[in-house]
Amino acid sequence: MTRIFSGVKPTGHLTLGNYLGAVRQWAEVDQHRADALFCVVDLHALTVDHDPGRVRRLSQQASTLLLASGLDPELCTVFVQSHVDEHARLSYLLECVATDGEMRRMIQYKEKSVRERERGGSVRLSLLTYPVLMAADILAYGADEVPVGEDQTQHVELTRDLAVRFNHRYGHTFVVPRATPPAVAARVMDLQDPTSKMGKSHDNGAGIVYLLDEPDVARKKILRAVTDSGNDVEYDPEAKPGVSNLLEILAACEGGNPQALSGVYESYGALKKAAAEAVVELLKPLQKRHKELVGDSAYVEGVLRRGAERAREMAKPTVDTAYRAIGLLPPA
Ligand code: AQP
Repeated sequence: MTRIFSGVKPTGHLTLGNYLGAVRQWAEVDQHRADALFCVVDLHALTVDHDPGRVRRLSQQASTLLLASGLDPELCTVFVQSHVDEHARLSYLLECVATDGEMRRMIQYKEKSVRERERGGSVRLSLLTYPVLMAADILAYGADEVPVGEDQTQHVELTRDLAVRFNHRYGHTFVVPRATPPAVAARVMDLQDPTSKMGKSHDNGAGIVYLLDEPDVARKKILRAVTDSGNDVEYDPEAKPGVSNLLEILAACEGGNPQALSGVYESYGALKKAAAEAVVELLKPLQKRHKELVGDSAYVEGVLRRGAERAREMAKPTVDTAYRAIGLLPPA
């Protein structure tokens, strides 16, 4: 059976980009067709300046939101990365096959290190090595597929390179995975700056729809989205990034495709209204379920505990094999 692994970082409140680009596909498609693991990758949240209490709260919230989004622990494994030691164990071995040049070529590293310096902070070594930890997340489980938004495809490419290199040098150990981004909304853009990605850790809250935004708040953000010059409502991401982003969001909510919506709306205003209502309707059931689960934290804790146990059982044999293959003496 196909094995799938994917995750979400507790670096901020989950966004519409996370949902349309990743989580919805996990819930609606992936968990039904494969042996799937979904993880709150909390170790990744430590790669930039962080507040420990906030990371814990966001990890709890992200776990609850994954379940509220429809992940069913009877169908898939939901867990928190730091509850399973195998991720960190394997990450070190992969650091021994990766090169610093490869790490420095990662687009996210370049962008985020600039952001950290602009904020007056220093750049943590873990920000540089984070793609290796992500590779360990994936390879530990022998995942065939990694459903992620487009922003993560370069990291999955690196994961493939590391797996192939390790297998070649030390004997076949890892499955070589591939990224499987969604057909629509693989890259939802910021509503106030449609040339950059809607990211949960970005500073501009006005351009980001959070999954837990009240309906009126979400509606207003979309109605105030930056649009482009001209009046025609056409899908053209190069010339009309703002309008195209709204078409993309609307199409993703309706399960259609954005090109087919070109010319359907008479004005930018009409498009914004339609997109705002579609998003509000999309989020309603998720928010209702989230409220219920917040009142049942014992259930969420139980899911995460069982998830971690299952994940550990799956990861340990592969990580142990990698330890032996690379030349480490097994404990007596
Ligand atoms: N805007 C997006 N459009 C489509 N997919 C997206 N994803 C994230 N943003 C978008 C996908 O959601 C999954 C989890 O993402 P993440 O937690 O790794 O990244 P993030 O929300 O982008 O968080 P940050 O902290 O704000 O990260 P940076 O600073 O890296 O942007 C992934 O599958 C991702 O592709």
